[in-house]
Amino acid sequence: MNEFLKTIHQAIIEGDVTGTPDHVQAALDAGLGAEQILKEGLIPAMAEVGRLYEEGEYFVPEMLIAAHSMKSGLLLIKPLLVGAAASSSGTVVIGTVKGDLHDIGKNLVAMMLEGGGFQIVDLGTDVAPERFVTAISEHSADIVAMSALLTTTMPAMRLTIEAVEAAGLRERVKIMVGGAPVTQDYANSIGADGFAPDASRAAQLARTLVGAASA
Ligand code: B1M
Repeated sequence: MNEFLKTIHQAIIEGDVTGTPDHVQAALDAGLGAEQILKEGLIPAMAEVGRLYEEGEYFVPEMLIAAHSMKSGLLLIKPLLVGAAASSSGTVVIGTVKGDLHDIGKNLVAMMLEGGGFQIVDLGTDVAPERFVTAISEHSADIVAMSALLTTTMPAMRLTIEAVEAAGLRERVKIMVGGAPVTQDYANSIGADGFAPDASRAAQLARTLVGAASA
């Protein structure tokens, strides 16, 4: 691994909230691209934090401080990832489902969608089905994007789709889902319109869904 990426990786694992942006800036100054920093530095570091947690070396506070470090690095590369979208592709209501507080992946997906020209209505984390429903109506959403990181919160995706159906809005919106434990099979089983395994593919999927919606 490149020295700059190694330093970023280490800073996140150590929860160096103030040092991480400095290391990210140094990598950018050295000519590394924002996407390379994200995919080869920041994301693998969070995977390592997850591994350390699973092995009982890290506990929730260490995961939390690592997440803060990751977010401090992301702030710096966000403008480079998002860029300047020329026209609007549609409106996406996005959130992490009820009971789930993980937002880094959801934020990345929101950034990539914004970069793809979508207007983003970010409902945050722990979003109840009825809040998704209200936001679809209020913002005339084209797409609802749900993220879940816990196996225990995945069922909230199905409950949200049921709530959208019960409100009579299902024909008006496309629904996409994602997050580490979510799979294409799971998306099919709950009646979602699409699944993406990562943020770049989420942006591609959203464009396809909107194209299909207006066809
Ligand atoms: Co949590 N946590 N956590 N955690 N945490 C995981 C998810 C876990 C896998 C760790 C582990 O055991 N190895 C485990 C879940 C096990 C399971 O259910 N299978 C776990 C657990 C158990 C918990 C708690 C229950 C711990 C506890 O309290 N005992 C607790 C739950 C709290 C709650 O939500 N109610 C908890 C808490 C936390 C923190 C708050 C401390 C913190 C989150 C801080 C924050 O997000 N602001 C945290 C963290 C940081 C993690 C890990 C270490 C990292 C998650 C992350 O940010 N990854 C995680 C371990 C891991 O993932 N290996 C873990 C980086 C991010 C870029 O990836 O979110 O997967 P990800 O997003 C990707 C794709 O999944 C995809 O695109 C993104 C970018 O490519 N994607 C989508 C995501 N959403 C999408 C939506 C789409 C499409 C693609 O379309 C709509």
